[in-house]
Amino acid sequence: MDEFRLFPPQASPVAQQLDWLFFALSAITIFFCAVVFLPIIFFSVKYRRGSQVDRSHPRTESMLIESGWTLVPLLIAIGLFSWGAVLYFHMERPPRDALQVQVVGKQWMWKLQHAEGKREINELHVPAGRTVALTMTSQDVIHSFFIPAFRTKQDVVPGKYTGEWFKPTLPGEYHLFCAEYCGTNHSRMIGRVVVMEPIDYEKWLNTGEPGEATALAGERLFRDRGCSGCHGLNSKFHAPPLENMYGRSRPLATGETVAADERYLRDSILLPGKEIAAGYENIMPSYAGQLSEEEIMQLIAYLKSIGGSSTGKVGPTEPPSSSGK
Ligand code: HEC
Ligand SMILES: [Cu+2]
Repeated sequence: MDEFRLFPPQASPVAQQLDWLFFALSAITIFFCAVVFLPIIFFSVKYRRGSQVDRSHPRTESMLIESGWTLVPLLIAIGLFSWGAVLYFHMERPPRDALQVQVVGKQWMWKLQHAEGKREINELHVPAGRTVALTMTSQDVIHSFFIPAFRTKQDVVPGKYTGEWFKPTLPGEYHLFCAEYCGTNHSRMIGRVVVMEPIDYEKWLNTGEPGEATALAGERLFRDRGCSGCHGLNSKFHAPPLENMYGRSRPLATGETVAADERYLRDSILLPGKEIAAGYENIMPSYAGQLSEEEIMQLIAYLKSIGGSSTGKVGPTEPPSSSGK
């Protein structure tokens, strides 16, 4: 981790694939630079003032050359675009069986919590060979979660969730950076990612202070903050039951339907008047300013755990799923 190197280690499959694209792009760029600049140098020497050369400049026309230097670069550009697009879509869609980790950025540290409850600061321990999906938000300004060894970087934005995933293959320690200037101590907002053998990871999970699993913490909040008083079974209020809703489409009072993804759940808690569930009154109080980002994430983890399709998807790109469990 400390020796100087031009490229960070390739510690995930995506890192290798992205590097190939980068190398190809660089090679093509260097090739065309050479094709343009070498003749410039050659001709400026050959036709310099005073040199004895033929300057008659006869007219030549060639359809082949004209169409060639239009079509070949076009095809190369389309090829690079498709290559990049395929990779981009791959990176935007986390695999289903991912381990879930919640990340909250703040000036100037990363607070992380594993689904099993274990908390970390500026450190992320993960098992090799498993896909890890992060759901991230910030409690103050925009940060960016950057792990060069995995070639993944994603903005972490207050007020919304973004996601990032990777599949570490190589046990070791890697850099974690904040890659968005976020104030005076931005440069100190650094940490490390520790990729462990799966057995060591299991051991690590069970050492130290056992945390409360995020879904359990959410269940407790759901009771303590009065959610269950309205959404529970014996409530005297008319409020929608929240079992089996995650990942499905929900009808709204306006006649539209929305996907009940993390974005929707978050907004339902903080801005309940924004999207009113069809058939219900807008009586739910806003919890904005009363719950920390961690608590909101725990509530959402609980709502996910009580049913719906647990797709393991992260972030706002989550597609609606009507298939259920
Ligand atoms: C005063 C009663 C009341 C309390 C307390 C309350 N809610 Fe609600 N909630 C409602 C009502 C009524 C709706 C339906 C109208 C709407 O969408 O605003 C609703 C809607 C929702 C929805 C959207 C459901 C859907 O069907 O689309 C979610 C999610 C939700 N609440 C979560 C919570 C959470 C989490 C808490 C606690 C932090 C909470 N609620 C506290 C009454 C309440
Ligand atoms: Cu930052």
